[in-house]
Amino acid sequence: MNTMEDKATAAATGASATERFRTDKSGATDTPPERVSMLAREVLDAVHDVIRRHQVTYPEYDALKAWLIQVGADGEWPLFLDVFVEHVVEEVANAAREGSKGTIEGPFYAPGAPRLGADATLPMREGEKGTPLVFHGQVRSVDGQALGGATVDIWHCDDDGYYAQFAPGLPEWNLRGRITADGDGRFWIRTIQPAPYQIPTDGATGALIRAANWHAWRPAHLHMKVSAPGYQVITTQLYFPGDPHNDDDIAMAVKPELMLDPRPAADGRGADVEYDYVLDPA
Ligand code: MBD
Ligand code: FE
Repeated sequence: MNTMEDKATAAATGASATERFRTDKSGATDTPPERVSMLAREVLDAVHDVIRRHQVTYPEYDALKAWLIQVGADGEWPLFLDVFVEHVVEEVANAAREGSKGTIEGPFYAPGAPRLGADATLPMREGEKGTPLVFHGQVRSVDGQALGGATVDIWHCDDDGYYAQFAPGLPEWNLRGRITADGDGRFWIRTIQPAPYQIPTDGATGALIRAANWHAWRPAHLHMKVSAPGYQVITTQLYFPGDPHNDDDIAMAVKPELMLDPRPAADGRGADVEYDYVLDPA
């Protein structure tokens, strides 16, 4: 990946995210024509309504067309949709769950990360920049049973806000790993604290953000998918208190239940944080 250019440009990041989506999620669907018709009709009706209410002009219509073309050219449909739309899809999908809160997956998950034991250090470069973080917890079922052997598939950006496989120059699995919990469902993950993330500003999504005078920030976050046989996988994120963007995440994916409570580490180096997961039966 990142064959296009040797820099973390929107086009290179977008091409990687688009390629990843095509590989992992075919997009094929058996949605019946009646439902396609209803959804397409109502989306178009909503667009027509906005045009009438705001008296949209031909120059504005052409600006929209040019922008939509550029989102595709930059490969930024995964980024744009995950930032501005996915949070509502997740809300609908997980409304009935009793266990841990989910939130959006975003465009930067890569399946097949290295498998690690219950007391794990994520793959990282020698002298990886950033505040050391020990993240530990337990995976249980909604009825309180410890889920021995559960999997915590975790990924996060580095101290500069870059995700391995979506920015050039990073080892393939940097700050990504699949941890197998011990017999009591417990895990320990040694890593560094991720930096706040600014979505690429040099592509079409960045152009919209600038044109609208919005900001491009997501608060610092850890991503994970937590699973165990017989239980629903939960895709979620965890956040750090005090981040200036916890209250105005551009992706609207922060929930109070997902806020960590880090403590200074016992050895005085970095932070120690505990978070337990609760899985719903499949
Ligand atoms: C991210 O890191 C992210 O988590 C989301 C949802 C969108 C863009 C970048
Ligand atoms: Fe992210």
